[in-house]
Amino acid sequence: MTEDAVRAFIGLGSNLGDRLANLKEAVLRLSKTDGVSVTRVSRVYETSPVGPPQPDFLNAVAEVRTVLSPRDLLAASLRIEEEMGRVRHERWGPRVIDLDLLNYGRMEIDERGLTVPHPRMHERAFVLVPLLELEPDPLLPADHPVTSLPLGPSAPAAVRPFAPPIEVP
Ligand code: A4P
Ligand code: MG
Repeated sequence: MTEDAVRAFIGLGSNLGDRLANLKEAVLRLSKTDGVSVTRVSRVYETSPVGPPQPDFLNAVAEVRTVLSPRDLLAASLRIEEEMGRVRHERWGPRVIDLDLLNYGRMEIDERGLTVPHPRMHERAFVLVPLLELEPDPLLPADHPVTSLPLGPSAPAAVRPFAPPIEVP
């Protein structure tokens, strides 16, 4: 990986099948992607579903260094979702694996099919709790100060430590 690799964060979620194995498989596939190296992974949390009723998720966040563009990193993530057999049904519905690009350096992007920072990350304790383990000051969507983060008394019940950090492959 060259000196000008960018540090990015990818949110991982699974609530179908062997959820922990799915997260590990996604991390492995990310690490095998040309131009991407996984540097750290957060703890794994079990989280109550946000959106329609469905099984609890496991969520984690991976830190990567990459020479891929934001587009290419997103495309690689979507390819991993497809290869792992994710079938899209309803929005926010259950899934074998979901990979969301949360931050790409400190870059702000708002294009068709690609918005970074991820536009809903600041509302979601299942993203923020693992992300804050790896980065104390993540870039949030514009105009959202840290004081707005949903990490008050209700967050701990919805986001529960489940497994230690996934080993970097
Ligand atoms: N897209 C644009 N920007 C991005 C980005 N930064 N990262 C586009 C990823 N994708 C991005 O995503 C739809 C399209 O968004 C992609 O094709 C890409 O071009 P999707 O993954 O197909 O759709 P989705 O995931 O069903 O919808 P959405 O709105 O992305 O849902 P989220 O935000 O991913 O939420 N509850 C718990 N506890 N834990 C979870 O992980 N996840 C969701 C899904 C709902 N509830 C959850 C969890
Ligand atoms: Mg998604």
